[in-house]
Amino acid sequence: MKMLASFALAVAAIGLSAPAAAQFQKPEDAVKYRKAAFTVMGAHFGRIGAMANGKVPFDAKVAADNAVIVETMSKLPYAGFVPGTDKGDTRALPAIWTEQVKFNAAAEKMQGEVSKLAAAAKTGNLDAVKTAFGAAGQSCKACHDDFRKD
Ligand code: ASC
Repeated sequence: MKMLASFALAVAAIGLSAPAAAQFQKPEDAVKYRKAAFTVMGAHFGRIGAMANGKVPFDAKVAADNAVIVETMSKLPYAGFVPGTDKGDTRALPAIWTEQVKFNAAAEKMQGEVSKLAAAAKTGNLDAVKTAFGAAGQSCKACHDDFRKD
């Protein structure tokens, strides 16, 4: 029984770690995946930005719907930063893998800020959206400055 239980635990552990580890057949697939996730995230972040910057009229529902997408997307790219994928069609800097603690902290900072943006958007208050959008944008930029070419 004890052995069966530990076998079941081991299977469960493998199952949990499988999505990130076995998601990509080739390194290029991981690069494509993370770039696609950032592209979608940026598109929806930009729609909120247009409202925050007064380029399009503020629509609370549109802002909230986009912020939910940004929040969801923010969780996805990092599975694509597989070791050895600093080559090819990517602007990822090697520092991502040599300064992993710092990179992960930057990722978590951004995820926290976009969660705050989603919460702000739910209130329907444009000033709250502007503030949260600015902070989220800073967290994007901070990571680009340290971990992305140009
Ligand atoms: C965007 C977008 C980013 C960030 C960044 C903020 O709209 O696509 O990557 O904001 O430019 O500095």
